[in-house]
Amino acid sequence: MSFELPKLTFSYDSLEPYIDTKTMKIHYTKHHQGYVNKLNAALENHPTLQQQSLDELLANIKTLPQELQIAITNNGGGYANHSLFWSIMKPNGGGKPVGSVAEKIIQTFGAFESMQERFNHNAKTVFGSGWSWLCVDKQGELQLLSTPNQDSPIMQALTPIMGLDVWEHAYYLMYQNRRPDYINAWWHVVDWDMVEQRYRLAIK
Ligand code: MN3
Repeated sequence: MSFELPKLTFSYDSLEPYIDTKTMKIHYTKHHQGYVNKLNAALENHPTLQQQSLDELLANIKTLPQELQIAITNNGGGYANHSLFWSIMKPNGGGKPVGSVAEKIIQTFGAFESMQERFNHNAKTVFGSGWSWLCVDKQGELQLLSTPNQDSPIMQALTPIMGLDVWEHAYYLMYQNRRPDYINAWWHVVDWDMVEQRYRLAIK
């Protein structure tokens, strides 16, 4: 069994003008594909680990052979993070959260805008490369956090339901050093129906 790039549900140009075509294409076909290739290479000589799901590998990262921990953290994390990222974006997205996750956001943070402000703050203050996340913990509560590099929240026993890639490769062609502009633009392509689906799965 080997990992494959997940199919995109939208075309490279369909997130314009918020995420440009060239960035989308390079991000998916080069960066994400790179994580896929390196993840498969890392697991090549470990047939028993190939039987496990990626979530299991990440959740139990500390129990893996020492020489695999960094490779799985970086490339397994990179694979999982980007797979989530594409899944929670769509053309003509944005607006406000819907359904039970909308209620939970208000209950937890007081208002959608308060959650959004804290999520944005986390995204802006990642030093270097990383991600801003909305996650569900083991108690079913929402947690906001950032992670460095390609570290997955799954390694901290959290289930990510929404994440924003703030590596420069995600925005530099269009936004250069203006990460805050990219962050603000990104909310226009969030697929709230999918965030709701992920939330429901996470609290099951
Ligand atoms: Mn990326």
